[in-house]
Amino acid sequence: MTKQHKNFPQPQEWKSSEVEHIKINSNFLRGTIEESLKDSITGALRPDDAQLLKFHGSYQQTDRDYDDERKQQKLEPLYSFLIRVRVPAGVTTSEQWVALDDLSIKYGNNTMKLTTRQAFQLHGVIKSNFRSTIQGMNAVLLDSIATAGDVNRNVMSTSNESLSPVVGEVAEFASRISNHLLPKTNAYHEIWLNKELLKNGEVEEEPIYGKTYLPRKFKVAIAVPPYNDIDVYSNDIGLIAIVDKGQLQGYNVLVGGGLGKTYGVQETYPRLGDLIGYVSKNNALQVVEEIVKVQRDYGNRENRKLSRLKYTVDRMGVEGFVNVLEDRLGFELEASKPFEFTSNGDVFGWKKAASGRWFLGLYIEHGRVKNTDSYQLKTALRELADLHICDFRLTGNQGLVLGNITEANKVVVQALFEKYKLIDAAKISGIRRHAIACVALNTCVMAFAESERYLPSLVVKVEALLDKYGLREDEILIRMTGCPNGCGRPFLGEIGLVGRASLGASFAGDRLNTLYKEMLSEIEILENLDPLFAQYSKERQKSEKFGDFIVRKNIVAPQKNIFILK
Ligand code: SRM
Ligand code: SF4
Repeated sequence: MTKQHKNFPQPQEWKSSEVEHIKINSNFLRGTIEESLKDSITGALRPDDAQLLKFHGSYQQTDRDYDDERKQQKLEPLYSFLIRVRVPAGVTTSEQWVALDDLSIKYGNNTMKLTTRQAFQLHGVIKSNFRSTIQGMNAVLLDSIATAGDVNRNVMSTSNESLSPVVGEVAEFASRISNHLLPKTNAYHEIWLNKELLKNGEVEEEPIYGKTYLPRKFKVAIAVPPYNDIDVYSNDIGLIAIVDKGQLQGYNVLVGGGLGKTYGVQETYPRLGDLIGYVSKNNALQVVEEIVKVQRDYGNRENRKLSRLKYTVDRMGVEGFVNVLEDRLGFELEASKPFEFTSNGDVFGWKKAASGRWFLGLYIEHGRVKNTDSYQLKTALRELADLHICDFRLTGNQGLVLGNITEANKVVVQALFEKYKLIDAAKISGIRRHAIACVALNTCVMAFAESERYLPSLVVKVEALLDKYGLREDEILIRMTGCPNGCGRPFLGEIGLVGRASLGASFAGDRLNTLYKEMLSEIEILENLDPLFAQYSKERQKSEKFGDFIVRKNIVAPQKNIFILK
């Protein structure tokens, strides 16, 4: 069929949103960040620079616990910056861990946050320490380029090599995608690393993005079945590794996943990626790049609430999107290959990889690496990093895997684990093991409720209910966020809490949950869960997961599973 006869959408003309103007006038993401940094009158950057700063991997924030008090005292808010470190596939060395730990002590709030996208966040860095922090990261070959902003973000992939012999190769590909899609501007190096300015006459170009970059943030993740531990369906591009006889062959390709929605704006919604076909591993990078470019050319540049790839795909129609993509590629995607996911949480405990090295999946409550009076987690991990006997791999669920450990060093790691009485995931409840909470208060500017600081105490109460019905060991996905942006992927929780309670997502992460009840207090959450757990314990089928049970019993109407084009 020729182009004329196919459903072949054309790009639209958009009226540019304010952010589009900021990008185009920024001289490839420089803006006046340099001047903003020099201004010692305020702890903040100029508004346009704060917007551009995201492309450099940082968000301007205030300590929201003190906002009201400061306002009453007629003081400006306590400004500081979150710096997000790029870690494709979540893999870092001991040396890098040591450096970040030092930076968090010297310039941050003495915590490190392991995010739901396998990145590190340092919170609480003030303006005058910004450059030193980035330079400290650079000294150990880490950067924060493009961990935020309208570009491709940290690329995720399963990081626990004991799960499959292809994890290493897939992680390398994640790193290749991340590097390939980095903005090419020299701005980051000039501003933060005091690198040479471009000489007069030297022309800067963004061959993939162009001057206005993408219409909105963009996310890529790769899963290695049967583990969907990076929630592949919630990404703009999801790749599912297809393995035959232990060899990586290529990837099934998903497009148009994304979870954010805005309450009150009907046109916004969470969406799972559509399966559009299969590509061999040799052609996969080209497919990724072309999907990015279709979004660059077709995405909504007028209304940022509707500019993610998921809305572009729905506007063009999946078939129309794929027609444009294949036309640009010059070849067609093959029919997708069979695969099966069985879980989307982390795998904990010791496991040996095909290489003979050991990997230890550790439980880190909501990804916050910190010390408390009774639990010296940060000190323990620092002591381990100082030994340089393992690498540190962040998971997509705010967890950590200690990796590449020799037989001899396994004993050393285990001894340290015991010395600091680190939590053994096997000894905590199934629901706690997989609970995810986004950061929310006190740093997130978007939060209208607690999440990370509250979920642990709620889980204690939910555990008491589960105990009543003998369900303590059952792995149930509970996820909470402080707003509907979806950073803790709550719409993929078997129990999702975002002010409202939603139920019935699948344990494998391929079905969204459905709104169950709105505006529940803690007591109401528990009162609602109690009879559901009772019923589940009595009436579930063999190995039936909680989310599937809720749907089978028509407690909520099921969301449709993913759409398969070919
Ligand atoms: Fe997120 C914005 C934290 C993963 C959807 N997210 C934010 C900001 C930066 C708030 C802001 O714009 O000022 C939050 C900073 C809070 C803080 O103080 O740290 C924030 N998001 C996070 C992290 C740290 C949550 C965590 O507890 O781990 C995660 C960092 C990931 C990373 O390393 O890059 C994080 N955010 C996600 C995810 C999950 C994922 O990617 O797997 C989502 C849902 C998937 C998606 O993108 O659709 C997500 N964050 C959003 C959105 C909604 C986007 C949308 O399409 O509507 C926003 C708001 C926005 O972009 O306007 C947002
Ligand atoms: Fe902030 Fe909302 Fe994301 Fe939570 S879900 S970190 S409250 S933007």
